[in-house]
Amino acid sequence: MTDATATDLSKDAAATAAVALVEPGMRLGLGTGSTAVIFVRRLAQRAAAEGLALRCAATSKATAQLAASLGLRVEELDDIGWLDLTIDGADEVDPDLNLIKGGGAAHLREKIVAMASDRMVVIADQGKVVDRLGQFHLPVEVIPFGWQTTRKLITRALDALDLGQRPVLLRQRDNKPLLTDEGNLILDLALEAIPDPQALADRLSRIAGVVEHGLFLNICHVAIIGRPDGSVVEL
Ligand code: ABF
Repeated sequence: MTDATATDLSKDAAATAAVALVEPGMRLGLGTGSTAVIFVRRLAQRAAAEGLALRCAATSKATAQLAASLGLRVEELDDIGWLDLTIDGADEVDPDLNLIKGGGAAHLREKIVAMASDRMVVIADQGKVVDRLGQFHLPVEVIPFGWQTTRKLITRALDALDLGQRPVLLRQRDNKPLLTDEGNLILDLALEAIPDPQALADRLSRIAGVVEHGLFLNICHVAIIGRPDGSVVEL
């Protein structure tokens, strides 16, 4: 089995296990990314087979389109008001269930939806589980106005935390700055390790041009980690 196949089977195992958490009538948050896509597909299959009445809020335009195309009822978060459960992927998960998210450029809406939920469950393959956050570049969504100044302020914040001179990279797609669903830019912080995620989160949140960073601290309740043989472990 190739590594890619093992990863796909692991994502499928995690997504399938998460579908079993869904109960009739639930108000659900739907995540973004390849694992969340599998979840949405499997959820739609189950909802159709069992006639489940669900109300869904999506964390991205892409997920909203997919879910609606599969027959799920997608509504604005504010119209639903509060969610019972959000299921989403992650880029890194540490032993305290702190996360890095935003590799898919959707972490702003993902965080808003997760924080409006009674429970937030992460679905991921084993490759996302780390001892310490930071190998994955930390995404920070910033407003376009003055973004280079915001980048300087982020660099200063990293210096103040003794994180050293680390690249802060403007995310590109098709040789152009990537724009998020909210029309903002993403700066990716190549940190290698984040010894104190809370201190970094606090510093970043104090910078005016920062809309939201991809550190999800004390937000995730359970992580379902899939394995290639179809089994899962819960963290
Ligand atoms: C979203 O999708 C993100 O926050 C995270 O960046 C990414 C994980 O993607 P995948 O499931 O494709 O690995 O949940």
